[in-house]
Amino acid sequence: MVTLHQKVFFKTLILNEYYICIQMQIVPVITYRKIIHIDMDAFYASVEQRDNPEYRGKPLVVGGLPQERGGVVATASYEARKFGIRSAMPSKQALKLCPHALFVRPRFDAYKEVSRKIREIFSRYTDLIEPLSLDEAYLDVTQDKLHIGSAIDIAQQIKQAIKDELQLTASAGVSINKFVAKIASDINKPDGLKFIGPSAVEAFMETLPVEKFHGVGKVTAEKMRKIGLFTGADLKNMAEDELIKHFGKVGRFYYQIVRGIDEREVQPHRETKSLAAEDTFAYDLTTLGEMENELDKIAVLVYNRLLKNNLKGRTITLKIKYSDFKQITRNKSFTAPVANLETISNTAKQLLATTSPEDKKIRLLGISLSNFGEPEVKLKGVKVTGQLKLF
Ligand code: DCP
Ligand code: MG
Repeated sequence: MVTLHQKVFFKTLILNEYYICIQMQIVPVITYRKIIHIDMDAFYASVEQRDNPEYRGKPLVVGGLPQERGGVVATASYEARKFGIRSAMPSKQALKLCPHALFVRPRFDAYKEVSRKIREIFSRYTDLIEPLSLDEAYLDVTQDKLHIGSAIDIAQQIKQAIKDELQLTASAGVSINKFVAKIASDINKPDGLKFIGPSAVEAFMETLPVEKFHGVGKVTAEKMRKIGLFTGADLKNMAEDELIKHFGKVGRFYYQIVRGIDEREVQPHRETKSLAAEDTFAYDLTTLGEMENELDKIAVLVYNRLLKNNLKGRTITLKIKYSDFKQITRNKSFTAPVANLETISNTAKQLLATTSPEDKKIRLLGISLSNFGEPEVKLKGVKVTGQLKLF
């Protein structure tokens, strides 16, 4: 949050060696928060290359194996990315792009251990840490524990500690709010550090392509381009009520963020309670075919988020917003945790079928997974806490 301190300035005049106060002004001085976003580079692949020297310098894919049905890439080493291999791509396709790539299955315990250690490093500087997934977190270092003061120095020290103690690299974004810090950490990857200071934030936001804005999916980006909105500068030229008219509530967020305003606090101890993806359509959907098509796409987004967070959920919720903005949700719970793309999209479609969808005009569809709590599994009378693994 931007805080205003009041500072008193005296305009003075030297007259016969006497200082005479001739005018007193009250000038607001703005102080900014210092936010760091840290994101590990090619996280799972880097841990594998660290622990297995024979993988170093090679195109390495971590995820499902190409010979497995439905195997997908969790991540790829930077060497493998040169061939076009990306997260969430089918492993079969990755093999076609780079036939000599090495494929390994993920070792979540190793990644969780690294994640625990990087959080310990962060906690030397601040307790305001908000992890977003195993490999990324926001830190608020406005008041740091070691009184270093400079957020850039803190980011550098954290990167160095990760290198020295864990033999891994991380990229950092430093700015005055979460939104800009997160975008900044991606700019000089890998092993990058990007600072976007208070006076540079607005200019930075103006040049940002609309698809980089939080919550802007392909359809919204397309809708924006159709009405001549390509960058932050174009969004900035629009009045707030105009943005709200076009994009609903999120229009207010766009209005603020292009002006460098994002007051979301860094929230320590925030647990992931649900993971969701949704889309507002360029035009209202009226046929079942279109709705099911969109649900398939949204299911892929939720599925990717589950993979990224190494989570499985037991409840699948479908959200529907109609053209009159009336909203309903329907959900289904499973006894066993789900992290399977087919189950997610099929369940969403079944839930949709219970709502007589063809009589209505739908402007938004969303799917979320929740109920992540590690289930207790009883084995022959012994209580075991289940590990939520994906592969
Ligand atoms: N992940 C996954 N499935 C996805 C995306 C990510 O399993 N669809 C996992 C593997 C990644 C980790 O989450 O290593 C972190 O995700 P990032 O998006 O931060 O990607 P990387 O750390 O791998 O690469 P980058 O250097 O781009 O951050
Ligand atoms: Mg990463």
